[in-house]
Amino acid sequence: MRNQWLGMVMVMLGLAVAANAAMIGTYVDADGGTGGNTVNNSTGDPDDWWTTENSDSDDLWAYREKPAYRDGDFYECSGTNYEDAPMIKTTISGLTAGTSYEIRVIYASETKLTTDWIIAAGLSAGSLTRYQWGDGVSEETGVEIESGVAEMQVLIGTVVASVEGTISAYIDMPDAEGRCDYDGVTYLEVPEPATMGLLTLGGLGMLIRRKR
Ligand SMILES: [Ca+2]
Ligand SMILES: [Ca+2]
Ligand SMILES: [Ca+2]
Ligand SMILES: [Ca+2]
Repeated sequence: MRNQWLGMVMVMLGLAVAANAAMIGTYVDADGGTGGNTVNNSTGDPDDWWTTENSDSDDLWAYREKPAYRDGDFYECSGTNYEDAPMIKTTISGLTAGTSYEIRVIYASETKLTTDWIIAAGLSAGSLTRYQWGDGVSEETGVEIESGVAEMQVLIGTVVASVEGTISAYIDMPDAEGRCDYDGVTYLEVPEPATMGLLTLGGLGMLIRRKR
């Protein structure tokens, strides 16, 4: 019994350490195009919001390839010319209907802050929040995209999966000078209250055991 508790504590410590410098949850790459999971939020079109042209004034997201990004690709828009690319929606599917998940957005941000690398994201199209490196809520995953550019994760909220087993995240570029590099999202199932209760009881049991 003692060894089982020890094992459990080791696992929990391991998770706590891992959470400090690693991606939290299961990654889902954002992809446009037919069969992808990301569409223009206004039109629902999988293709009308992006191009392979890397222009900072076409009001479109640029699809770019670079090995350091997840699945080797990402979508970028630039605020240098205040381009206004469409708000996009990435839908995670295959989740358990009625179960709560923490949703995080994965993006890139410069850590020297000589340029603003920012993203606006949220779980409802009507309320997006602006995020960037050093904002106090975004965390580095430990992956370096390039010198001075870190892969970032930020918790945008906790939400219950729909009856279809889906959750959508909304992404846009804030109206500011800078750029936005969007890679994808992660999901992490939130333990149900019953499970949390058992964990707490387990912890109490351990304390009592130690006092004896
Ligand atoms: Ca563009
Ligand atoms: Ca991809
Ligand atoms: Ca990607
Ligand atoms: Ca926009």
